Amino acid sequence: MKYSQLDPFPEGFLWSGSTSAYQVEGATLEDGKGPSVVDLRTQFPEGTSDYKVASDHYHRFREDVALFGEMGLKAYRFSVSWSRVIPDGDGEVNPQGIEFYRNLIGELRSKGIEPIVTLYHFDLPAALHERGGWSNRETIDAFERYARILFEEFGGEVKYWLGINEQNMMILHGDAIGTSGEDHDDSDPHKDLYQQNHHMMLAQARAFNALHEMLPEAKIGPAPNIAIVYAATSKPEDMLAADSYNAIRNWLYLDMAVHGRYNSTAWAYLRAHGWEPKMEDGDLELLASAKADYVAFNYYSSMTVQADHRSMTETKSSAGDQQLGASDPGVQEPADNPNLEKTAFGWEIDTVGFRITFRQIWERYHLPLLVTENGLGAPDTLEADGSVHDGYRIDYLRSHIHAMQEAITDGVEVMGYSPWSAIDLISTHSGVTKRYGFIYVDRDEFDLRTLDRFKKDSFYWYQRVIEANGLPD
Ligand code: BGP
Repeated sequence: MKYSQLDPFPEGFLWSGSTSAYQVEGATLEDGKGPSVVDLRTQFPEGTSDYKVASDHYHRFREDVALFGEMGLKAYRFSVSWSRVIPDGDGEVNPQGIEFYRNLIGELRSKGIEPIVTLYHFDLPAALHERGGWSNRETIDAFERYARILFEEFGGEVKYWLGINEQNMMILHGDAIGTSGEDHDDSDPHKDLYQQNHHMMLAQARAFNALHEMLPEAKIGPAPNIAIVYAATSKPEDMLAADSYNAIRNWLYLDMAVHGRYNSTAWAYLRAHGWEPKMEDGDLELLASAKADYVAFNYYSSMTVQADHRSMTETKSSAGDQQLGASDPGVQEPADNPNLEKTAFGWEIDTVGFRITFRQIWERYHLPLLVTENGLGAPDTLEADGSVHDGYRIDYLRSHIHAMQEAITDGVEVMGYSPWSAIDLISTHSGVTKRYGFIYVDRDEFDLRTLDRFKKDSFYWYQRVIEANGLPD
């Protein structure tokens, strides 16, 4: 469907930008913060740095928020570091952690920027990880307590909340992202992973219910990574593979967060492997009782698969990263999509897939949609005069915003767009070389240089988009 005219973006559309605590803050063990599972990492892909200083946002947040204000952001999506607020995950609250986020939220509000707060973005407190992490049901209680503390402390100032960032990627690609810990047992990790998945779903359900009980005016939703899955050919078995992988990668997570039930195809896949989680009395009732107010999702690319003809009992090979898929015996294997270009880091670029993803999510759930991540990772160059010419990022964002407007014209209710990332930060596994921000941070992998901030060309361009409430002519 190619329209001659597109509907405008709604009034009050949340033009935003995203970050996550461990990737931007630094100060990993400062002012009482406890370590998280990310700080336990000792191995990083060659040539990439750790997260100790990151973008030093912890010390420079006032300067950063001033730049967000200058860019015109209507909202800013960030995550709270659980172990900054509760250093060991379920014990004493760290007043300096609370103070940091109170100051950050106050600073945002003073610039008219709506905070959108993610409860948990990959950085489980190390102390909980050492006690079994998400395999241990006690982590569910710890998460609910942590969420209630945030609602209590910040509920007056924060209306929009997100539960767990990319739970699906922690289950499918935890090794690449660095959330599974380096000490896990590799013999058959999947059974345990799907047990963890079940516990995370229960934890998120408890947080949804707690928010609705404590702050009836506030809103919360899940934030998985959704990549619509195409079949490599029109062969029915390839179509079936795409349908199965859509269920395993995407719908399992959203069906649970919205409808409070396991997706049937994904459940059949778990049963066939003997990976179905152990449940306790009341689990299914709790899951069914929790309601999402909107669906937030991160979108970088579509995915293409073909049928895998082995038996499902053969051992699964290890996965690639978030957007590179994995071959799954008896289900699917990833295929290149020859119709798509790739970023410098090998991720396919698919704006039409973005529109299809909107339509599919909307038709399945009929809840307002909030894009919590979308963007282009690239190695930018800081020129001698302080400029950064990132026209490739502008092209990526422009074409995705256009596709989003087409989806709005298709009838999809979209409430906001929060590209990754508001400012340069450290990627999950490609260091700072893979930059996403509108604002350049002067550092490289191992040389921290000045850490000064510079506005990229995309900064000025996004400023005009926000001013125009849509793509400028
Ligand atoms: C998502 C994560 C983010 C982010 C982004 C880009 O999976 O939610 O934390 O980093 O992808 O990925 P990467 O950093 O691997 O390029």
